[in-house]
Amino acid sequence: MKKHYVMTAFMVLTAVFFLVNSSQATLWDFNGLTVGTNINGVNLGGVTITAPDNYVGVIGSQSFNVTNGICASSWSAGMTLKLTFDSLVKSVSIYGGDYGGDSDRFSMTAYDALDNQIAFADTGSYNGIDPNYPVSGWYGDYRYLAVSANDIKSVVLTQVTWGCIWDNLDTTPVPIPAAFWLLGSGLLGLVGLKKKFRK
Ligand SMILES: [Ca+2]
Ligand SMILES: [Ca+2]
Repeated sequence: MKKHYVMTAFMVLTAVFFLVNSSQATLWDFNGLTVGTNINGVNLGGVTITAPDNYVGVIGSQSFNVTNGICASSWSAGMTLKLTFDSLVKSVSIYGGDYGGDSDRFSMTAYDALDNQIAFADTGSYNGIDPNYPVSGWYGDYRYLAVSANDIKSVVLTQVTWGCIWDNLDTTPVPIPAAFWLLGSGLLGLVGLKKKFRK
């Protein structure tokens, strides 16, 4: 019987660890990527970015921002990038921007695993840095975009007007419900008991 208790305690501790761990946000700043490379379809440790024309560029410090960001193949209006997450997330945020001195607009649409649209964010027309989310060293025009829903599998980023730089992708994973882990540990406990009775 003692073994069973030890096992259950271990499972509960594991569950707590995963719960705490899984609720932490994950940030992709793209700074470790090589400028000028095509990262279309590359899994960047939990997220895979694709474009309709199969080109997702890494853009570097020679542009308006001081750290690497990602960019579609063209600065033209209407270009999109799709970000697909390995695991469901409950929130996604990112900065969209370009050179300063004109009016810009960016949007982000979130989809569930069945490709149903579940959230949408739009900067509206803007120029200059985001007054609510100042980024050190980033000048030009940019805005912070965020969506939240229970089960986001992917988001599509759209450069509504001319412009294309995206940076600092941030997500919060969907926490694994405590009940699921408790049920799992209970089941393992039962397996342990069954083994005990078999002896
Ligand atoms: Ca960056
Ligand atoms: Ca601009």
